[in-house]
Amino acid sequence: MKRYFVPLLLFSALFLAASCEPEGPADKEPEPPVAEDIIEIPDEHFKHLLVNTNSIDTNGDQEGDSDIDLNNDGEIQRSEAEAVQGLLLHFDYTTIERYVDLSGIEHFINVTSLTVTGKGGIYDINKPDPKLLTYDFTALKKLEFLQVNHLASNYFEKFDLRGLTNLVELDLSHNRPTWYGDDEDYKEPYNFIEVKMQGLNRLKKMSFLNSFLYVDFCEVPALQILDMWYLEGGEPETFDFHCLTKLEWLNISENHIDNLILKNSSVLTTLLVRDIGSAPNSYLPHVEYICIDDISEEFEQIATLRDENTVVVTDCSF
Ligand SMILES: [Ca+2]
Ligand SMILES: [Ca+2]
Ligand SMILES: [Ca+2]
Repeated sequence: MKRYFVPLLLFSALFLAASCEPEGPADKEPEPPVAEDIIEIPDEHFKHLLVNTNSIDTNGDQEGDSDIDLNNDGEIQRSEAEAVQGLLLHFDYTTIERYVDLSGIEHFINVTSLTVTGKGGIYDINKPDPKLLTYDFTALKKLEFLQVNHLASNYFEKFDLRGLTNLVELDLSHNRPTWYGDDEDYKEPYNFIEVKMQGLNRLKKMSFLNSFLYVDFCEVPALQILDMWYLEGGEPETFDFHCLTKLEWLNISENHIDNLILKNSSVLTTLLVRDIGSAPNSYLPHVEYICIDDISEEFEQIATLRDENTVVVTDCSF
C-alpha cells in the first residue's frame, strides 16, 4: 500500500494544478455581443425618441421619466426593451414631415401602457399616399392601455390589435384624413383605418372621437363605455351596437346617422345624442332607421332622434 502513496499524492497534486490553471487565451476573451442582444429599430425617428428623450414612464403617471438607454451605448439592448412597462411616443410631425414606422415595437413585450401621439400634421399632399403604414401591436400581450392619436388616416392601412387579451382601454381619437378631395371622396376606403380587434375580450372602454375608422364591435363584446362623438365624415353606414350586450354609456353626438341599431338585450344608462334631430340647436337630420329593444325606456331614449319619417322597429336581424 505504502509504495503507491506517493504517486497517488503526486497525481492528485497534478490534477489540482491542472484544474487551477488559468483558462486558455481562446476562452479568456469576453463573448462579443451577439446580434440578438441589440434590438433593431429601423425608423431613425422612433429610435431617436427611445434613446435620446424621456419616452419611458417608470411610475405610470403618463409623464416621461427617462430614456431607454440605461448603459448609454446608443443602442437598445433586449434587456432594456424588456424592462419597459410604460412607453410614451410623442412625435413632432412638423419637423419629421412624415409618419413614423413603429417596426421593432414587437420587442417591447412587457409594455402595459403605450401612447403614440404627436403634434403637427402633414397637409402638403393633394392625393392619398400610395405607401400606407400599418401599426402592428399584436406582440404586446401585456398591454392594458393603448392610445394612438393625431395620425392622418389616409396614411394608414390598419392598426392590428388582435389577441391583446389584457387590453382594457383603447383611445383612437383624432385620426382623420388630411386629404378629402371632393365631398363624395369622404367615404373612400383610403380615408379610413381598419382596426383589427379579434380577441379583445376584456376591452371595457373605447374612444374614437373625430376619427375615420373601420371597426367591428362584435370583436369587443365586453365593452361598457364607447365614445364616437363628432366623427365629422367618418360615420359608418350603420351605427351597429347589437353585439355590445354590456354597453352602458354611449356618445354618438354630432353625427350624421342613417341607421342605428341599439337592440342588444339591454338598455343604456347614458345615451348622448347632442345636435341630432330634435335636439336643441341641432344641425343634423333625424335618423332614418332605428332598431331598438322592445323596452319602453329605450324607446324614450331615442325621442329626439326620430320624427314621423323615422322607421323604428324592434325585430331587426343583423
Ligand atoms: Ca412618469
Ligand atoms: Ca443601451
Ligand atoms: Ca338596447
